Amino acid sequence: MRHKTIYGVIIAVIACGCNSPANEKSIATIDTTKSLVIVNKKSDRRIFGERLKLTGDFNGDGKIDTVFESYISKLTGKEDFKILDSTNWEDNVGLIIENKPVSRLYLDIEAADTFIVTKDPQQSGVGLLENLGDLNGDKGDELGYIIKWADESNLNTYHIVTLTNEKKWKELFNFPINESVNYETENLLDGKFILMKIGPNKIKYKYYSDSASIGQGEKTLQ
Ligand SMILES: [Ca+2]
Ligand SMILES: [Ca+2]
Repeated sequence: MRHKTIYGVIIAVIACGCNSPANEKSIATIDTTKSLVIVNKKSDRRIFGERLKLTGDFNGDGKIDTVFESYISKLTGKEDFKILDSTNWEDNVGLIIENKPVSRLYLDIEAADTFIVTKDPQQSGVGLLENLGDLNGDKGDELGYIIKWADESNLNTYHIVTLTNEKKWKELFNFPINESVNYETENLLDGKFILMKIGPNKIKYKYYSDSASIGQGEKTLQ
């Protein structure tokens, strides 16, 4: 009888030729969504996760600005892991809540306010960040965002914010969405957009209604 031998995948450990401690065991993992390289201890179930960033002219001065996501723990005040137990969903949610995360957005514009997106502890940062162009006619681009809640629900809220002359972020409007249903092609405007400008200070948008269906609304932004 023939025996088959299955060879496992050989993982090549590339040791740097310098003086790395021989007993230091670590695994380099690559977040497949982004090329973020994380070096964790073997038993570590945490994943640092990505931080979003977005460019646009948010203060309308003609120069491109960048907005950066920040996800810190209120306990330490430092950037922290977005996933604290990648092997157990419930434990992960519990650990996130205990970690007291705060999601923020900051800008590379001098003296601009850091925007506190949320201090609600059951969240894993900003789930979507997009430049909506100038919707209210003040020359600056508006920002759209969604929070990534650490829950099993697809219900969420789409927020539109603008940077005021005082360099503070101010919400212009928000509407309810369903993270999966709203982003199906047939439910988007022109098959692409959750909202679009239709006139001076005016948008139309697709929202998720109380009757669990997609509705279309119009809004004049103040
Ligand atoms: Ca600018
Ligand atoms: Ca604007």
